[in-house]
Amino acid sequence: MDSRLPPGQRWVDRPLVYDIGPVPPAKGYDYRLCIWGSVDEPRELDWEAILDLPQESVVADFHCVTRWSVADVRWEGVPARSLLELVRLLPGTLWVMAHGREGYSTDVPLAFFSRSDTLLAHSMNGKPLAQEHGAPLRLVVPSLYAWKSAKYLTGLEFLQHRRPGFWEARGYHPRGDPWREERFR
Ligand SMILES: Nc1nc2c(c(=O)[nH]1)N[C@H]1C(S)=C(S)[C@@H](COP(=O)(O)O)O[C@H]1N2
Ligand SMILES: [Mo]
Repeated sequence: MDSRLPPGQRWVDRPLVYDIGPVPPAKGYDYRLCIWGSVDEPRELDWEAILDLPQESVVADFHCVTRWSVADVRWEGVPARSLLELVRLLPGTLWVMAHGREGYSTDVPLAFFSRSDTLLAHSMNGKPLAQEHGAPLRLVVPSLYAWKSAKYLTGLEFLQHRRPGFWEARGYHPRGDPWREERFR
C-alpha cells in the first residue's frame, strides 16, 4: 500500500470537499457540456448524449496537493479517450482547460487528459456523484493532483498554447504530477 503513496502524502478515509465558492445548485438548469477551442467543430452534448457514449469504471487513488490521499475510489463515466474519438482536435493541440459551472478552471496537459484512466465521471463509489463532489459530471484525472479533477464540469476548451487555470494562476504547478511532487511552480 505504501508504495502507492506519492511522496509527502498520507492516507485518509474519504476525500475532503474543496470548493472555491458556494456549491452550485443541483437543479434548475439543462445540463450541457460544451467543447470548443482547438477542435474542427465546437460541440454541445446534453445529458442523453453523454450517456450514449461508452461508459467505463476506473478504480484509482485520489491525491490532493494539501497532502491527503484516498485509496481505491471507484468512478464511473465516459473515458476521456472516447470523447477524443468524437471531437477532432486540430494539429498542435497540447492542453485542455476544464471549466466548472461556478467559474472554476484548470488546465490539463493533453498527454494526461488522454490517459486511459481519465474519466468524465457521474458516479463515485457506486452512487451518483454527491452534489459537493461535482454533480452531475466531473473530470477525474487520477494521474495528477486532485485540483485538476474539475467538478461541475460544463466545458472542455482545447488549447494549443497553455493558459493557467484558477489555481495555476495562483502559483500551482502547470502539470501537478504527484509522483514528482509538482505542487507549486
Ligand atoms: N469546480 C471545481 N472543481 C474542483 C474544485 C473547485 O473548487 N471547483 N476544487 C478542486 C480541488 S482543490 C480538489 S482537492 C478536488 C476535491 O474534490 P472533492 O471536493 O470531490 O473531494 O476538487 C477539485 N475540483
Ligand atoms: Mo485541492
